[in-house]
Amino acid sequence: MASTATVAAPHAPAVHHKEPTGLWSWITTVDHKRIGIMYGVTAFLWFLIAGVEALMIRVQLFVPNNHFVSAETYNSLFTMHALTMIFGALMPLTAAFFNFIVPLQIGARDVAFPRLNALSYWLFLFGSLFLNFGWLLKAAPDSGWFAYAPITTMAYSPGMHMDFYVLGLQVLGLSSIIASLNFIITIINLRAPGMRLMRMPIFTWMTLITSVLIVTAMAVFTIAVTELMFDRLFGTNFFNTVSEGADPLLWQHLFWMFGHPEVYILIIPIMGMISEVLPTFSRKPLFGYNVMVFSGVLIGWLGWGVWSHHMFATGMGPIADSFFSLSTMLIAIPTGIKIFNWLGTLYGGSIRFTTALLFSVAFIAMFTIGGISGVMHSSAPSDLQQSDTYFIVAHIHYVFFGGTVLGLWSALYYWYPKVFGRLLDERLGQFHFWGTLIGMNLTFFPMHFVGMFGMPRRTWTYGPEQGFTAYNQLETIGAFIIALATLAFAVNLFTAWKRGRIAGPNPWGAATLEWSIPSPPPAYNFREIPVVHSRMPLWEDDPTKQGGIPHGRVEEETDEVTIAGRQVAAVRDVRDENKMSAHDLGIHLPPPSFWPIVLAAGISAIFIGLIFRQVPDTSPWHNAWYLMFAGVATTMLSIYAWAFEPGH
Ligand code: HEM
Ligand SMILES: [Cu+2]
Repeated sequence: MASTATVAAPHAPAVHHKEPTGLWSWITTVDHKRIGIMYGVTAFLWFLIAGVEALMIRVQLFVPNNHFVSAETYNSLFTMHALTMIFGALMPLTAAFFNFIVPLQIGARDVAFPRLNALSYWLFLFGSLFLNFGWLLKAAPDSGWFAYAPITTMAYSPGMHMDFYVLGLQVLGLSSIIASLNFIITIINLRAPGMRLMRMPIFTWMTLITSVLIVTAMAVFTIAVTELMFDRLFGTNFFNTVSEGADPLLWQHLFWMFGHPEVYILIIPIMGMISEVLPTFSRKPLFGYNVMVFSGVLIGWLGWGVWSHHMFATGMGPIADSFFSLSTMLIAIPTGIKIFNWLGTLYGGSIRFTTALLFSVAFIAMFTIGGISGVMHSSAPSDLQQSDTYFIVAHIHYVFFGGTVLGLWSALYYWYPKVFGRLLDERLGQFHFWGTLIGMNLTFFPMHFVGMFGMPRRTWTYGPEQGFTAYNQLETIGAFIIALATLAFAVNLFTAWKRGRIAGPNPWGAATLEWSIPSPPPAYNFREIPVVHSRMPLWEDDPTKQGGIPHGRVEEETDEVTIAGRQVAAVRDVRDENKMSAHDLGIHLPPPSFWPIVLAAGISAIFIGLIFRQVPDTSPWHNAWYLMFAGVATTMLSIYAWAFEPGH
């Protein structure tokens, strides 16, 4: 590929100051890119663990009357599978992209509050470990991810199981709220000059909307779990005794007021990701950018008015049922608009079938199936048939797996070269893609039928005469196909990191600012802050033209990467470009700090200590609740030290 270079690289000085790389540099880092990588790696490990839990569920259900695990263990398995997937894997995986990509997309050197960003990560790490600690004490949460009170009050859920839920999720909630406030402020304040709101990359837009949803929804959830914590640990009566004034539906309302926005928290970022992937690989701007932005805002907004569609079976009465039916159906409109716009983006494009594109296209199809089953149970009468059956399990997996997970994998194939400077292997990628697509349909499609035939959710086993066996066996086989494909993916992620093809700044020829700088980006991201004149600064009407972006360049000497004889990427071996450090260039970056990890440890210790308040005197853990006081002291000390830490 021959073309002209628009911007020449400045002369590099002879002496280079290297960026630190040891373990300590990761523990104290405040660099959004490293924090993004830590989020991603941790979340991917949780994804594998939650996946193993799913496989155990599927093994248990492979044959009728199976005793692979006990009923009690089964309860913990499906509860921890959901909690770990949602709070340990999927939300943090989106957070990994918010962290790594958003500051680059808006032309910033970091997020608004780098140390706070590190605090979010450490709280996430400690909170997710804490939530899973119950396994070691044979007391993992076991009442479903929605933890319906009063079933989860002390009277019906004795022991520490649900204490891990109420306390662990408070730590995780704190992490999400802090991170989201940081992103809202970053996106509003740190955009490069000229990047007006309606010039923002669509992924950044969806991050903004999601962050607002997280702050508001998590606030409701925090109130709910705090009340449940008071009921369980301190004998209050929010959910306990109905004759003394507790409301049996209060928890469900509070939970779903959070829970429904939560499902949008898990899908809106993905909508943003695939809205970046599709234009790049169709070589066309996103079809209907404005409409895409506003339908995203509308989905977020309407998402607040539909929570009671999870409660049709509680007998709310015809007025509430009608209202929530109608509002739920309304959400299908902005969602449908997005689907048509994605198709419009592909239509007439010059399409390159990379793994990233395949995952995005599969997302559109699979997510649509999940949306359709959603509309089916938005009608209260039909929901009464479907509620609490495997039909709902089919729905949630078409939206979470067919939606969130496929979209995340697409995003990983797309941005991995930016993060690590190397491409993932496309052949392993194709295997991963087809295995995942076939496996997921084999796993989740039969659930629609078996649900309609009456197989209940959260059931430990079933009888041979019920006619569920063949469906369940298909589902289990499908799950193992997904596992195999995921293994290939893990191998790909790991091997490409050292041996993948060197990518160069912009292997896909994409349009947004993150592709104007080297891969992986240097600590300071942009040598000069770019000035933005359009929505697609590296395209400016024409994919080969690159606007007035200081680092943007049309590649001089590139190698082709082909799939089935067609070129899909243009890579360039530019390993040396990163060598100038912030110090060499006189760019001020926030210094590393260990207070975030200390503060996170202090806050977590408060909650961890609290859980041991109720262990019996005979237990070896019975003095562990003094940990709480140590936590309070550490928290106060580290906030003080943090506040007075010099910024230079
Ligand atoms: C057109 C869009 C959608 C509609 C109309 C819709 C409708 C519904 C309804 C009515 C229920 C309650 C069913 C019941 O429990 O009886 C439900 C459950 C659920 N939906 Fe959706 N939904 C839509 C999209 C989504 C999306 C995008 C996600 C996630 C990314 C999602 C995730 C879930 C989950 C996790 C549940 C089950 C929660 C549980 O009981 O544990 N839905 N949906
Ligand atoms: Cu919902």
